[in-house]
Amino acid sequence: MTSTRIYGHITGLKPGQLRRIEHLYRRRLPPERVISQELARNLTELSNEIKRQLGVLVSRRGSVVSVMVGDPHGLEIPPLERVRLGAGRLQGLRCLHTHLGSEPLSKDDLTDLAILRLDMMVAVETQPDGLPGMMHCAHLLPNNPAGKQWEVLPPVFPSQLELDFLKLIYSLEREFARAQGVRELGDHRDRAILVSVVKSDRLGAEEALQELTELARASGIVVMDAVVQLRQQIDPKYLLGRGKLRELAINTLQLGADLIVFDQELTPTQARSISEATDLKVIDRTQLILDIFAQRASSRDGKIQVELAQLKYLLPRLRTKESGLSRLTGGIGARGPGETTYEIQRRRVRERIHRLEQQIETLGRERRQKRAQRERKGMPVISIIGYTNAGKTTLLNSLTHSQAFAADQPFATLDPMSRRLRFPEDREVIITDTVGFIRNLPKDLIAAFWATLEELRSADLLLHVVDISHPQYEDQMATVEALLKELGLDETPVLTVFNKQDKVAPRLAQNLCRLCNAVSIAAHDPSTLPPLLDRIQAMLWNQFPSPKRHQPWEEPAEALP
Ligand SMILES: Nc1nc2c(ncn2[C@@H]2O[C@H](COP(=O)(O)OP(=O)(O)OP(=O)(O)O)[C@@H](O)[C@H]2O)c(=O)[nH]1
Ligand SMILES: [Mg+2]
Repeated sequence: MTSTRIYGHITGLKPGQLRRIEHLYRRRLPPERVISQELARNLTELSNEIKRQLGVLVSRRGSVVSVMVGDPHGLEIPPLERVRLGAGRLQGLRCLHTHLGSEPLSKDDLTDLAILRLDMMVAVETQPDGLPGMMHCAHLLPNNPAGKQWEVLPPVFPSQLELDFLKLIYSLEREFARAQGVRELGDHRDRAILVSVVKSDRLGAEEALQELTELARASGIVVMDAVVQLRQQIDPKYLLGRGKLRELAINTLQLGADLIVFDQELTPTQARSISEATDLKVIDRTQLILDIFAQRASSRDGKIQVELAQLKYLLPRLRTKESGLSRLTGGIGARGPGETTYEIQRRRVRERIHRLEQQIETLGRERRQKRAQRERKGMPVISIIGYTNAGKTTLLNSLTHSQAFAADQPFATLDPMSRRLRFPEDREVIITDTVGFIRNLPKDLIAAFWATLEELRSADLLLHVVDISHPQYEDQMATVEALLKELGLDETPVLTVFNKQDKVAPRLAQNLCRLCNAVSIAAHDPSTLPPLLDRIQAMLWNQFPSPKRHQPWEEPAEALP
């Protein structure tokens, strides 16, 4: 360490004092000692003279790497060089500083210990004569049954401390690393703690976290923990309060997590501040959904739309220096766009966005032509819509003998397909699947999928598939209805289809159907579908089905070009 800069409140100090403070950089400690009597005395004497707190950061080798001056009540640790800490590793620095009176470690001391993952936080009391008084030490704790986050050692005089510092730190690190060790070899999945910060409505937040957990799983993240934070006032910088951020930092260390996922949309600045304060990857729900979309999109359309949405999300977040950027743009498993220098990146992103928008425009034109052809043939269009995971694709598969990918996870479908469905009397319709809806669908995503959703405009009938076995099915229905309105589709006739009837009491399904003028089905079971088909016919052709009905799904389905 060649720098001899003194950080903090140095105004008003005399040149002689500054020189003596600067000399602290020359101090060396035996690596196995937390502090030496000489250094303690040096610190308290100077501190007593200037009536401000005084501190040093010491490396494991025992050299002083930073010297900082505080005010009478506190001390600020300068920004640390951001070396990405390995799994289960502490910072490799301890903070030794003075307190002017006889006071134990403060809240801020413990916050710094946690957030900066310091090896140890030490405060030495300054006696009126300038000699060192009691010394207070604290270190972080690995995951333990009592849920303790740190250990504060009994106060002693610096000369009395019998502790092998290196032995303690290395055994702590081994235990932290063991938390990571649960990970199987070759498992590179991110391990995350999910966080929701709300002013009230704890229940709503818990339910939202359930959904966030599903989203996280769908994107290949291992969820280690999920926490709701109630806050009267949302901290503009960190969203959470400092104290909670501290707990979170320790939690991630104890659980071996490397990612925090927020249910709330983070501003670029918030994401950056939290990431810098905790040295963890930080993403929000939007980014998570984008990530799932990026993994799932397989058609050309889908890929272009997802990339566009990702880049639009990224652009305002590129204002930072590259160091912070890498953690944000790296996203999950670094699936984001590659990294070059920051300026070039911004320009390229803008160019790429422009090109993608042009491509989408062209593709949209092609789609409109196709739709016009279809309309000329006079084929009615039915679109299956609904909350994600409601069973839309399963229904399409059952109706048309198709094998489109359906699975118990959000956003299984990203590239919806269309099929022909034949009714009696040689009537044919086109039936299309859609991307699932979700609450708080981020604006960028609506825009990205506008092209697909635009298809819905030509629908003659919307089948709104609802999973009635879901505890929040009413909220989900409301979300879908609100989105339809937002998309200007509230004029199109809608038939509500209560799905997964096999998972609820028959009476419930029947009552709900009567109440909502709906049909109930079990999408995977074709024998439950005739009433639905009858209703579709009635709505499309304004007639009741002919008595001599044959089963439409016995006809071979045809894929559309
Ligand atoms: N028990 C039961 N499960 C069903 C029923 N219909 C669908 N499922 C299951 O629900 C899950 C979701 O089905 P999908 O058809 O993928 O749902 P989706 O609405 O297309 O979902 P996304 O495309 O992901 O938005 C799958 O595991 C299906 O097997 C049903 O009637 N009963
Ligand atoms: Mg689907």
